[in-house]
Amino acid sequence: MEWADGLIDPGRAESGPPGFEFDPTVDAGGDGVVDTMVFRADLASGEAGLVIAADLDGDGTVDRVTTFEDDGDFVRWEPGENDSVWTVTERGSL
Ligand SMILES: [Ca+2]
Repeated sequence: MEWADGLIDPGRAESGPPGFEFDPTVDAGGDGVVDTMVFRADLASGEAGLVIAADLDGDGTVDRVTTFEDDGDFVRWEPGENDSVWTVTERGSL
């Protein structure tokens, strides 16, 4: 799992665009549109974690990525205006 210049890193505040191929299989909104992809990956923290990638506006490209470490810590990433820099928009722990 590559994301820009390294693994998905919950410790960073920004990143390049996600390097994985977006292949959604889940209809998260219940509207009949398959818009979300869920997979496990090695996070830059060294832990394996869950990645949830979603296409919120339906244009076929991912525009929100949330990473969950197995201990419940999560980080949400969203792209800036030109999609070249993604920033952390939320952090927390479940
Ligand atoms: Ca989109």
